[in-house]
Amino acid sequence: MTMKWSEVTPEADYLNRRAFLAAGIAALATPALGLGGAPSAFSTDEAVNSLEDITHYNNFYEFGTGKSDPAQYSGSLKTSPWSVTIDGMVDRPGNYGVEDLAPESALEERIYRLRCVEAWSMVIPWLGVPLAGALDKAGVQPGAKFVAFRTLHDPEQMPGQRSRILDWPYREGLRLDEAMHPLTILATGLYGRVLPNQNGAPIRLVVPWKYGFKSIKSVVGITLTDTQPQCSWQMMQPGEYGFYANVNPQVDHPRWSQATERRIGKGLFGGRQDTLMFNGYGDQVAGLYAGMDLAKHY
Ligand SMILES: Nc1nc2c(c(=O)[nH]1)N[C@H]1C(S)=C(S)[C@@H](COP(=O)(O)O)O[C@H]1N2
Ligand SMILES: [Mo]
Repeated sequence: MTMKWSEVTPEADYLNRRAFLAAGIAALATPALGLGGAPSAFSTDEAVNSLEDITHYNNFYEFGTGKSDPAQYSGSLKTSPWSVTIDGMVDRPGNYGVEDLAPESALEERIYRLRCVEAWSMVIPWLGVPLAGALDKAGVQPGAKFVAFRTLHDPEQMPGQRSRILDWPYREGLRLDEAMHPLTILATGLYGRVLPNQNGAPIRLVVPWKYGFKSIKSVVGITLTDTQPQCSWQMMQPGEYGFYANVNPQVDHPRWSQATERRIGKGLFGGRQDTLMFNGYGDQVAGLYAGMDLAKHY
């Protein structure tokens, strides 16, 4: 009797996948992905969540507000051809193909914690490229201070956009130094495969030290600016969602504590675990915020 991927343990499934990649069968392979290859210094060695959890417990309001809606409805998103417009304060504005921004040969595996502001978390093995390299292709001009991102706006493909729950398109932004930080990636895959639609195909941002809502999915536009960009959640509820949105167990959301989190996949009796400052990435990123009052700049 053959087992489905959803029946094997996530670790076993993942290791099989790595062996598969090492054999060079899948195109989405880099030397670092092979068995025995050095894991990225940026990756956690915590147990990864199952592919089932990662692809069936999602926030992607363009396809509905329920956690299972994105898996159910995102099949209508046409992810190819797809290009990302990079404009604003860059030397080479234009439309960049996903293949240009994140060529398969350049993909790195990054196993990151993802902490949602709703106080649940996961560990996800992404495939992607540093955002810095992608921005370098467009040539960031010296006066640029921020990077604004936007998701596709097309209610035909994204039925959730027919409801006014957010001011579409979904928009997010980073300070330029945050965008250029080596932990910040554009992901085009996970678990060694092409990014599933519900996770933000074909290309999405991943900023692991910030609440999940900063990691904008299905990006079609990136604009370099000298003013702080408008962000969807911040525009809707500025008292609840700040521009920085760094994971911070000391600054509670008005409606829920951020001190602890529920790791998806641990089950009903798995208990809660302490949330770490900057989601555990403080050694790498705390310096970006030196001297800032993080209760004020939440
Ligand atoms: N365009 C878009 N991007 C989005 C969202 C969304 O609703 N629309 N949800 C965000 C939130 S709240 C979280 S927690 C993460 C979830 O990513 P995942 O479903 O891949 O785990 O995506 C973020 N990116
Ligand atoms: Mo979230």
